[in-house]
Amino acid sequence: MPYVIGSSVQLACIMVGLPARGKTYIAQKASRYLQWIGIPTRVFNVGQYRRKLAGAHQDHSFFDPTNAEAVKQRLQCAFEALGDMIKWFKEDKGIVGFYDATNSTVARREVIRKRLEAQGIQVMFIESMCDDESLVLSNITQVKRNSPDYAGEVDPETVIDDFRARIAHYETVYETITEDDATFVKMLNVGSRVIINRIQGYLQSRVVYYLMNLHITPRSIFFSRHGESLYNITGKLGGDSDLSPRGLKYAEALPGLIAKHMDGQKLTVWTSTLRRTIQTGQYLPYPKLQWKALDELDAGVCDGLTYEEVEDQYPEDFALRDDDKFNYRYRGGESYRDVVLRLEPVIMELERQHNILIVSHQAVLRCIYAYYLNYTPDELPYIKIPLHTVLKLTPRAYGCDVELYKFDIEAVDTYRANPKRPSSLRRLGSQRRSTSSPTMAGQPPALRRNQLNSGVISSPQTLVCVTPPTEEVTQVSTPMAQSPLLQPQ
Ligand code: ADP
Ligand code: FDP
Ligand code: F6P
Repeated sequence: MPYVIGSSVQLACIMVGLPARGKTYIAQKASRYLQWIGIPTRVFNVGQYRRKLAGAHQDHSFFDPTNAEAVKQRLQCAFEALGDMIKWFKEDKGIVGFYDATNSTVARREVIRKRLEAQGIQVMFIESMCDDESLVLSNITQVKRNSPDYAGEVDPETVIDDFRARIAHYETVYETITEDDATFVKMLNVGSRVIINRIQGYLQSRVVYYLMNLHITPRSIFFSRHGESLYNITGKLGGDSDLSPRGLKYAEALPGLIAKHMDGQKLTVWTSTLRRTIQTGQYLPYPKLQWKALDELDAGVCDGLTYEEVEDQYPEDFALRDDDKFNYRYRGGESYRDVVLRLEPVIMELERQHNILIVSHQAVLRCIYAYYLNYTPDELPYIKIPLHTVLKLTPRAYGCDVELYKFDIEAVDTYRANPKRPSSLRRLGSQRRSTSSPTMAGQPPALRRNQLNSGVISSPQTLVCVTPPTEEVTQVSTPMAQSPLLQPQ
């Protein structure tokens, strides 16, 4: 890990900005990234405390700085959230906490800074400024309209007017960061200009570098495993074998589906350096890039063996892998944890890029998918990414839409369930489900935790339709942590 476990450095990232400037979006994304690389991170959203204390349905007058009673309540929420964050740093040994509120005055920021620094916690302010009125309006109509603050409000104009009045209240007191002795990063119009001040150390520079790579231009990210390989047919792990005849058929069919989705837009194809992914991408008429980092998890001495042979020849290792698949490192090879770390530059580049199709392997795609959908290390190695299936991810405000396109070309199933734990995973073929209720019951624990942290619960919806040449399309709007590939039985 780049982060040294047991490090005493703890970092509080204090968001700063008027409402609808992407603060929650930035905090959640950065938190997801840090968690994915193994750094304990959490977001504390003051809006959520406010909704609990004062109720969700407050109109703009609640945010009027001359409304003394509301100011008192808002301060109480702010300090409760801050107190919880400090408790989390102290008791749960959190490493990076995001304190998500407007923090719009120097006085408020100074109080927060002093309280945190008194506890030995580093403070970094992250300010998002935006003077692009059309972007702010689109943030209000696309995101704030769905906030619990406006639940039940059907008239979009009422929401827009009220939210604009809320922003206007904050504008009367807002002070941009000028505290020269503070550590801060200031982003203007989604990173078109970035100002940094007194950034130091690994954690701070990691966060800043990540933020500098973010963009919000709509795009699609496609994932595909290589077509069925000769090794897949015989159940052998790893290797560098060619595609089977069915795998080649998949390679031939893939361009049709992608072209339909791209409709003339630009796309870049990333493959691994192994033959099976290069052959899968061979008919795709787009620029291609081979990444060594996208090669399959290295099975070391077990490369070329079947699961049965591994169990036979390395019984202890086989059992250890079932005990802790994420951390188990093959002799002379890799663990899932190792793969996550080698994929970190891929993720950084993915954040910078636009439409991308990644043709890679079972373990590698699980790791990348886990980043987008916020899976825990425990869940990650059991995500189902079947052969001859394209996944389309469309990043949204606080999450990702996922669509699965399963081709009608047979392939073996390379998925091995863990016999030591009850399977919480379903086969792709039985994924027709109704998730129209945004209830959190019945979802994996990680989802519940994440949703509570974020303060945002979007309503998942499922659409199922059948379109040639694919056998089945499953489309699911998901909050960050939710996925059609990991479902309770
Ligand atoms: P806030 O927390 O500041 O009230 P949100 O995070 O809820 O705002 O707003 C989410 C929206 O902001 C998303 O639609 C996202 O595309 C957009 N967004 C993300 N980053 C930025 C940014 N740097 N400036 C403006 N809008 C942004
Ligand atoms: P959010 O957008 O996260 O909901 O007005 C925006 C808001 O945050 C309110 O919900 C929340 O009460 C407030 O910001 C918290 O910030 P302040 O304490 O600085 O007002
Ligand atoms: O079987 C296909 C394959 O890509 C192997 O090359 C690789 O070792 C394996 O899947 C990874 O999956 P798991 O971690 O579940 O064994």
